[in-house]
Amino acid sequence: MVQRSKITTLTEFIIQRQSEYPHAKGALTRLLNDIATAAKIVNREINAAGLVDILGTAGRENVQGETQKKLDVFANETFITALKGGGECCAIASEENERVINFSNEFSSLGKYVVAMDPLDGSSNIESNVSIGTIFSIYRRVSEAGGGTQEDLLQAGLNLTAAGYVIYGSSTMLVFTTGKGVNGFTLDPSVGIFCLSHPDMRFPEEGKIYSINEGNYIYFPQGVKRYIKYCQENDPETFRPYTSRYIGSLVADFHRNLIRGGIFLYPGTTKQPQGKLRLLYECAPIAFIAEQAGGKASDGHKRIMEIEPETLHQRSPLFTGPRAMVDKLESFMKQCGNK
Ligand code: AHM
Ligand code: MG
Repeated sequence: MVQRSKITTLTEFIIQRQSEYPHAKGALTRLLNDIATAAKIVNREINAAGLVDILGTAGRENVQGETQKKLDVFANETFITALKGGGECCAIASEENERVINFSNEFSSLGKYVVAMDPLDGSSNIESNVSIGTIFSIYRRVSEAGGGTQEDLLQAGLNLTAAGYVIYGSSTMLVFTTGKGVNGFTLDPSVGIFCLSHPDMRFPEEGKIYSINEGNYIYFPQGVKRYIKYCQENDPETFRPYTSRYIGSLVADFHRNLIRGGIFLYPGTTKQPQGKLRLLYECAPIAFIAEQAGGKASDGHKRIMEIEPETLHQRSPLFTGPRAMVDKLESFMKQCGNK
């Protein structure tokens, strides 16, 4: 329970940080608050799943050909409504919508930012009550005026203004970066306020966890297969064999690895050479957070943050975690070439 004298609320934190940006007029602060408000509404609905009619499929597919869950649709609509009403965001790219949603109303078309988001990541886990998340990327628009465009959203991670995720887990947390470290806020459900609980989050130097869907082993590139074997070898000096942990929710797997020290791997496969995860609203925001937490994020050869997106729903392999672990993975990838 929150004790008022000891806490920093999310709003207090971002207002304090705003003073570090002398030209800031509070737009990013308001945008982050809009995201936090939507997250609280989504959180309320997730917590009631099983009691209200929100579990199950919505009876349609998204642009990736994946079955949409009712909660996917609810979360998507909640974030869109909050961002459209907030006036700071002129366009959104969402996993659930094929095209950019641009806000051409008088109010939001003046917004300086665009948001790419996965409103409910890991949604195949909803029915089994496993942690799920929301992931978001915030870019400054490059277009001059009017509702935002696709060009505003097709920016490399290096241009990110802010990125974050919400984890709906045993508690609900909002973790984000604006390029000055990573901070985590836990929702106090009794008062509905996110409070700073994890200041300046950093990966441990040494990780002992590897997270990968090993069921796909036969489809993995040789470098990844070799790295998995390396993780399983006995070498007490380097804490091997590592522990294997895989939830199947990127946000939850990444969050655990950030706190406990571990590498997350979603490689390209012979079936899906670019892997499964989407660059704009899964890989790039997680990469920004990873780097700001002292870690690294790579597609196996190249820094995720440097990849220039060509399409909204483009996929990329993702390897992220403590720097030394990702370096090791990359060395195996290099040795094995593209096999
Ligand atoms: P989603 O956006 O449709 O939920 O898919 C993304 C999720 C990630 O959270 C997770 O890392 C990955 O899919 C798990 O995929 P797999 O079941 O192939 O291991
Ligand atoms: Mg998703």
